[in-house]
Amino acid sequence: NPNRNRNVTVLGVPMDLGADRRGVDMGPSAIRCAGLERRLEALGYQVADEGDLLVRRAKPQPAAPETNLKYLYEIVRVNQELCERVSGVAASGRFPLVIGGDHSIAIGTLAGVSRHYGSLGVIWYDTHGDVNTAETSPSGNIHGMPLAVALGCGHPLLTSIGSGKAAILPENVVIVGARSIDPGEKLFLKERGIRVFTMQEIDRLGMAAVMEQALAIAAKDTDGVHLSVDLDALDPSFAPGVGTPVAGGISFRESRLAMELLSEADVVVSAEFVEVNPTLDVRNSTAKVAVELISSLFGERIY
Ligand code: 6HN
Ligand code: MN
Ligand code: MN
Ligand code: MN
Repeated sequence: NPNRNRNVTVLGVPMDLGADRRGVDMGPSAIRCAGLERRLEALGYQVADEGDLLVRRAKPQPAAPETNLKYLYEIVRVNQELCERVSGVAASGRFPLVIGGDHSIAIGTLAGVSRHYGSLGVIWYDTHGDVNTAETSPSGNIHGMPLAVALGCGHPLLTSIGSGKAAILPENVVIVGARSIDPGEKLFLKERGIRVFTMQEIDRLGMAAVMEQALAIAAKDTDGVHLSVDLDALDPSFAPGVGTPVAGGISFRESRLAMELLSEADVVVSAEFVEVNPTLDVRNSTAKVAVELISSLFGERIY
């Protein structure tokens, strides 16, 4: 069986405060409408959809004093709650599947999951590095920062969520699909030796070889792998409903293959699918892509 854990708990996080474009808060609803629960049940999973966390609709706030971080306090509050919820799911032996919402919610997911693993690998499937800090961010948007926070770098209110120590180590992290990395992020990633598989490498090596190498890093000497899928990793022709689209992305076929290879490797212990923005989408196609990829990750096969 492709995924040993047959019990999945879905948590929706209608968060859009971490991104510049409003509307990504409707992502969880769109992913549910695309048939998430039905598809997982058809694969034999016992699915508990615990609904959405509450995200307060803050009116436009100035950045927190002395930082440029937009909506810092509400994002901290939601991620603290998400951390506890995800931790509870993992403690009960179920698979936490978090649907977003913008990528800032990975802060809470990783803080919660990492409590239950001495060492957790991460595959970050994204156009972006998401390793900005207040000092390097061009936007002040916290969805550009979650991977840095999980590595222990960022505003203390963010890095103290969960245990207060870094959720993950740089040697166990890989980024797949990169094609937009800010100058400060390049430094951050190089200083820590984090392996970044760019689009060029996906083109040159092929997705199968890239995933094999990515798995070798994320699963080496770890107790499990967390998969973080930002739908903007896909080319905008396949996933138009995202707030920060960048041309030249991963195809739907390559993405499906990547998920199938992850399923075969049987090392993924938690996952999140984020950045689906229905207000920018075309007939819910990006949410549908998310559900196809989730199905592949959970072992659906064509034949
Ligand atoms: N995402 N690097 C840009 C920033 O504002 O920090 C874009 C971040 C996008 C984040 O898509 O999850
Ligand atoms: Mn049901
Ligand atoms: Mn992204
Ligand atoms: Mn992202």
